[in-house]
Amino acid sequence: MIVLLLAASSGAFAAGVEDAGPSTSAAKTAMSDGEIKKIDREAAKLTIKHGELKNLGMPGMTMVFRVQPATMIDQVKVGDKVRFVAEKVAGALTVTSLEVPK
Ligand SMILES: [Cu+2]
Repeated sequence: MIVLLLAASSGAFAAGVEDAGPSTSAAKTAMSDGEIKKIDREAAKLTIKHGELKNLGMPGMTMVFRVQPATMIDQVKVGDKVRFVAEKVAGALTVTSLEVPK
């Protein structure tokens, strides 16, 4: 809960500064492929080996994401192949949607 409150307030703070490009909203909902490499429940972070993230202009790599809401972490385990949406929230790359295809 504390994490969410902090993220919300700093997000509001940054909103006036950041310039959202014209194409970001269209690409926002596109899900990307990834594989869970490491789970840090306490910090609400996931290490994901991900494919290309078109909405962030990022090539495939293995990296750490914040997860919001943090409860989504309970859906996954190490080794899971997932589909997810990553966005920049308050300056931190954050998984905002996460699903494990059955
Ligand atoms: Cu990356």
